[in-house]
Amino acid sequence: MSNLILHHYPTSPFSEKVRLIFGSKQLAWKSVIIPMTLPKPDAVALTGGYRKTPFLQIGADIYCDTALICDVLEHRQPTPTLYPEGHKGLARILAQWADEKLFWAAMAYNFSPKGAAQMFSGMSPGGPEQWGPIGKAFGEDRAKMRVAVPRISPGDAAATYKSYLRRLANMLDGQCFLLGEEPCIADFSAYHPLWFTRHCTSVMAGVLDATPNVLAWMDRMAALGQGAMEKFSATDAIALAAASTPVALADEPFQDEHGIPLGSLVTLAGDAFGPEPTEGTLIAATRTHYSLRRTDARAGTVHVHFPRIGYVLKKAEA
Ligand SMILES: N[C@@H](CCC(=O)N[C@@H](CS)C(=O)NCC(=O)O)C(=O)O
Repeated sequence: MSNLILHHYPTSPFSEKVRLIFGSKQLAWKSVIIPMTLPKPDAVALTGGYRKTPFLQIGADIYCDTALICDVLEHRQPTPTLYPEGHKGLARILAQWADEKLFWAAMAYNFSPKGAAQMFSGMSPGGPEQWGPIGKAFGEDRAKMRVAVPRISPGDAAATYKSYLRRLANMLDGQCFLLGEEPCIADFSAYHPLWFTRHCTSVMAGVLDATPNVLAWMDRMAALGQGAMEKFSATDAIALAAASTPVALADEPFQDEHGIPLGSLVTLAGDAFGPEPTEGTLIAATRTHYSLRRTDARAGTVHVHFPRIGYVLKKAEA
């Protein structure tokens, strides 16, 4: 039985990125469905404040952000690799572009009035105020998360998204995946915003027709599948964390960039999207990630891990 637990919800693009990596690496996993908007008491019992989707749980270790989750899955199952030899830097930089620039242009396009109305179906096109209670609550929830994500108008989003799709089409000219004949991290990151267009706001999916080789690549990506999934409950996931001991930290050097010693009470929060902080004791700050220890009334003592890139480390206010 697998001990990989993904906390996610079906229409989350970043979750689709991880679900397909489970497929590519043929991993078994447990699925816990979390709410799309706050409040998320069960998720926060595990993360300590982080509320973005998805996060990965392995016993009493919680991994936030898909960039870190991908590293954990690569370590667990190195083949097929997400980071091909000779293209490691390029693959990660392309993935970062896709998770940020492509994602926000695509989502602004997807949530153009027609797409948003479909997503919150039965509701009329118009601004969030006309989507009805679910759409309105969703719009307000996401607005509070946008610390430094520029708003893109539907017109600008359409123009940008179309240009990005043409660039992806250029990359796929003569090869099956973005950097060669096998999918890598760049493919998984570029796929998920387009997957949302195609499956969650299908009334907007005509935009993909201008780039048929992108559509064919999307079919190849979807064919990777989602691995072997088994349903699990949030209550059981929290109980499992409480009954588990976090794994011993790898012996990696402490890289101090902030003048904050290990053992300090700190907060970590998203720098551009999702400012909800997680507070805990800093127990590791390696080249690539931070680890915090925190104790929760329901989940017990957990280690919560974050990537360095995209997260703001601060000393907690006394
Ligand atoms: N950089 C993060 C981005 C995750 C993200 O923005 N996820 C969206 C859903 S796909 C989200 O958290 N939305 C708010 C929520 O689910 O509460 C990652 O790679 O995991």
